[in-house]
Amino acid sequence: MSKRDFSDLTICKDGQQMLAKAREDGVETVWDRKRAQEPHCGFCELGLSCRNCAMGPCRIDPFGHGPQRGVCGADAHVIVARNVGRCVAAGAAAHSDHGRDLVETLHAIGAGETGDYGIRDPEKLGRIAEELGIAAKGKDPKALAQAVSERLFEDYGIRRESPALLGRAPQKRRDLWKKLGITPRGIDREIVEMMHRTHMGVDNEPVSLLLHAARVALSDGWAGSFVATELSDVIFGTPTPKVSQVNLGVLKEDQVNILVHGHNPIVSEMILAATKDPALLKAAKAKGAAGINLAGLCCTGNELLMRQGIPMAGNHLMSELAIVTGAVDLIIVDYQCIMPGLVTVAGCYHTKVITTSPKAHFTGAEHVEFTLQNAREKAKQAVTMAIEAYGARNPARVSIPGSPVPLMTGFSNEAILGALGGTPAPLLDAIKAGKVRGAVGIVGCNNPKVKHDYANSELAKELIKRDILVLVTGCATVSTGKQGLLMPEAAEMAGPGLKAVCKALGIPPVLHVGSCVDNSRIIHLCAVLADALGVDISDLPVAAAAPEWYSEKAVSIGLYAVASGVFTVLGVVPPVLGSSVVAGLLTSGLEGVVGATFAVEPDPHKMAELIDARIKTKRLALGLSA
Ligand code: SF4
Ligand code: MSK
Repeated sequence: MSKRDFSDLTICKDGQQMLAKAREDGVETVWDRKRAQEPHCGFCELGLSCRNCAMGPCRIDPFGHGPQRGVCGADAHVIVARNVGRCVAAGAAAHSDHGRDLVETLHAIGAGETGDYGIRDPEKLGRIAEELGIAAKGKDPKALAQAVSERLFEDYGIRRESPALLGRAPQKRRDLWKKLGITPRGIDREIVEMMHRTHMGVDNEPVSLLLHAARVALSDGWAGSFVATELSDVIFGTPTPKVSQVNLGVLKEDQVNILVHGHNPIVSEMILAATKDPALLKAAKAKGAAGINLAGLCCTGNELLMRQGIPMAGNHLMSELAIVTGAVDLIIVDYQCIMPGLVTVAGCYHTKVITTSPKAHFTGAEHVEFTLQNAREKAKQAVTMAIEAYGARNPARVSIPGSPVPLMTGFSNEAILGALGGTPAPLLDAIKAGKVRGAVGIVGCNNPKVKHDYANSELAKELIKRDILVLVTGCATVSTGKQGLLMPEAAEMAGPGLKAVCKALGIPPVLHVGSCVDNSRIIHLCAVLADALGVDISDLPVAAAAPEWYSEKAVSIGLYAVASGVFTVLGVVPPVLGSSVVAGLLTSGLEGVVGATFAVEPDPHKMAELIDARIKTKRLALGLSA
């Protein structure tokens, strides 16, 4: 493969360089494995295969020449809808189970069962307590921690009403969910019910299945993910604006390099603390290293970036390429989006891979299990392993590409409202005046089916040109950050209205608001704006996009956005085209039901046009200029 071919795979120079090095070093990457899988199964791509029972597996012939029903009699529409339902359930489960770990942590803090974790934002804990109807004034934070966690634990079980934080959604939206029978009850309950419904012989009606999928997704967006975001802020601090750096250039040739990968700050925050331990710094120096350098990958990287300003080495598709630098001594993971192939790539170098969660073991990795009682000690053990691995590093195999790009981060809703003087009014005024025509959340992943980082960053550039403010989470943060879009100077690339607003506030036109679970910050902000205008979320000039999505979590995010009234564009076709009923409902039928739909458009420029047209329509309906 020539250098030119590498530029077909990724727009990033650091990525291209490491792809070339991987080739020289004989290392197989995600792109090689994807090629080996091609052509992908056409039945699966259309959503027309089912293996839900042992009478199958079954598949439906999309051309009508072969079987049109599975052994049980399910047709294409039922099979596709059931597959979508299970996909949403898996995505919602991932986010929500992550949230549950934070409730467990808060509870342990309250019960005095952990000395390793504490409460960094007691004020936010108090605010959440009051919101849940728990009197906070004058109460000891530990007692509050217990009361709040017990209330949130209930969200996971067999609740018969609605989750604790659902009251944040506008009343009109909640009324609509109630009318449709999709108000989420318990998080676990909705997920379990979806697994039940999709068992052979239960729910065999595509519309009914999709409505329940929406209910599952809402239990993610307005409960599981919300819990993860809010409690991470309480325990580790609510993010505030700060500047950091991004790309593989954040690795340091003369230091012990540790990468954190996964999603939950429970592990990565402890690793950060251990990298500052004087005894460990001394041990690193004794091995000849100038220091201990910590950087992030994927969403746990986003968590550390938002709160602590720890630099980002890369996103999903950069995780293997980071190891190819030969400079990573240890990669420590928790869960989600960690490719099993990472262990094989690490085996080609001196890099140690440590798993930490009882839920996520990897063959070939070393397992150092973190608990709420031993986390600090285990983090030190992990950093000691990194220092030892540094001693085994082969300098001749080290190549760290490029120099880091600066990026601004830390835009929690509290920080955004703070920058606006504590009220959304200035943002609403800018929207009404047409300076900011609307806002779009670009969320999610990379996918080797899409040129790495191209669609995420190109869409952001195209939108800001049109005076549309962009909010990014997850791996799209790195895509846009590497292009310089997360710095205030990027205002020069924005249209005149947005440029003026950004300059006045000293903010970038693309705001980093967090990790995948932090998409809850975006829907919360939508709710605040809708309430301030006295309208529903579906009336706002807003949209969402997942140009390079790959994960089941992204499907859940997309569906809770749509069910909350936000038009959402996907850059990768989901496996639904085998059913005209399911595809039709998702891309048009839902408009009349929840006031928003999905659209699919791989070209980021055409995607921007679709979004722009939507924003125009919404602005005109609000009586504003287009
Ligand atoms: Fe086949 Fe029906 Fe079993 Fe699916 S549930 S594998 S369609 S028999
Ligand atoms: S890590 S879900 S690849 S954003 Fe959250 Fe990135 Fe997508 Fe994973």
